[in-house]
Amino acid sequence: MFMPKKLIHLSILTCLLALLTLSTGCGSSSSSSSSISYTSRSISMSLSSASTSSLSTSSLQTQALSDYSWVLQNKGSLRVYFGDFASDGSTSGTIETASNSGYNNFSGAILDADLNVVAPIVFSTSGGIQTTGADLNGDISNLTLTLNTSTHTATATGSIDTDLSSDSTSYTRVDSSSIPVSYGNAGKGSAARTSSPGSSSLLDSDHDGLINIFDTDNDGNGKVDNADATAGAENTGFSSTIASAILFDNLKIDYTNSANYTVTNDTVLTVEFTPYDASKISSIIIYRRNSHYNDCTTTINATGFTALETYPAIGTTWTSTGYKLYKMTNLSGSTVWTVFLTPNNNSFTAGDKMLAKVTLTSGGVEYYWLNLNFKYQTIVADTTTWNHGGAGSQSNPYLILDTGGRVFSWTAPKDETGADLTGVVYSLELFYYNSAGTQVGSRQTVAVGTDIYTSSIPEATIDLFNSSSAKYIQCDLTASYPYGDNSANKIYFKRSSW
Ligand SMILES: [Ca+2]
Ligand SMILES: [Ca+2]
Ligand SMILES: [Ca+2]
Ligand SMILES: [Ca+2]
Repeated sequence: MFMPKKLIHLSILTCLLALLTLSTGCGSSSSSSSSISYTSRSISMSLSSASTSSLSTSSLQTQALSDYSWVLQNKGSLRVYFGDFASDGSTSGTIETASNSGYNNFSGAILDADLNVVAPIVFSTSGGIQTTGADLNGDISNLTLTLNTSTHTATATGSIDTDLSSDSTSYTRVDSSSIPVSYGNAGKGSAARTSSPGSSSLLDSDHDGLINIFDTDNDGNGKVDNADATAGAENTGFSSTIASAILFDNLKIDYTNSANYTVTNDTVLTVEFTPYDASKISSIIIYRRNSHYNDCTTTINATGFTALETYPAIGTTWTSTGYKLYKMTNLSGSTVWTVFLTPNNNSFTAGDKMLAKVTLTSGGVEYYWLNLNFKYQTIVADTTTWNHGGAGSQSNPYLILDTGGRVFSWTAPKDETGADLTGVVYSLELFYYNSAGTQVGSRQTVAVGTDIYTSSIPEATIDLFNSSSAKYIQCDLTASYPYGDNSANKIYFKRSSW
């Protein structure tokens, strides 16, 4: 399922960070030309298992050493380097340092063939503290990473004392079995939470053992990263090419189907890349992915998106497209590369990753990691009292009184663990229709707020398009994060006299 082994795939960037400043600053900013001078460092490492027997009796039993890959991220540049291990556990590659503060500091992880993090790389252990950062001061020729599949740590030994010095500001919290607290919960489980996160400048901000690009909740406060406005830029911070890259999940259901929808068939997974300059992008594909995404088929592109290249028919297997993303303009007129997917399974889950390959028109190639932070296991559930008739469907809307506003109430959508999603922004989106079922007037939005479960639509809003012969209203109970990843429950209602 993996691409050819022994190849080393590095996130080779064609531009220096100085250009990032220019491209985001939109102008010629004096820019003091703080171009950063990188030094290439060759690294050669070998992976070994602490215990062959534990490998063969654990859930990792199907893993050969060649199924694992390594990831190292530079704390200063945020550049990400990765490679595969050969069947004998060896690997080599080149990573980069610079003299700027933090630019010789790395944290990393070992991933399995499904791109799941099996262990952070631990550079030293002292007094129960597992240090997960290190300063690189030269080439590394003989680093051994010993993977302990009981404690889910990969401990580095070898030239650690000469060319690599551990950095105690980066460490992972561990549980009573010495397992990093993020293991098995994608970094957002109760064990991974913290009320005292570390510095946001750390690659593993909340010391749970997962670097931010793989952590679903960077600050450990229990709210997924999607609730943070910068989430789309989290994996692109090093890039002068891509402003935002995000993988998210939508589940929008008609109220009348709210008892019989399935996550498997009704979820829409969305991948969206927003470049700084679309003319620099040749193509974007998902180069590797968790096998839960292998069942995906393409589904219709979202409302308001216009394809700029041929978009596949609904139901096309994504694999047959080469896991391609498509150039489109989005609602706000930006050019993006995106794809809308039906998962065709309910096994996909938080932490499932994709690795995207961006090919530039210059011929250069860049890689970006994407992490699914949560999935909607349920939609927003309506708990409004409807006692004047109707069924909530388009053909038989709920009836309401002929005067007055209307109070709605609901409960939160649940995530893949069955927990209520929090940090969610709710709104009521209203669409008005005439008796022929044609939309009249303009969409109205009643803003509700974050984690608030009731709201009312004012009388005047309900009656806003009476003069346009509005005969019923579609009300979407919408729960969303900043990126359009939302759950909606579409309910139809009308005044009794309409
Ligand atoms: Ca976390
Ligand atoms: Ca973390
Ligand atoms: Ca994250
Ligand atoms: Ca959070």
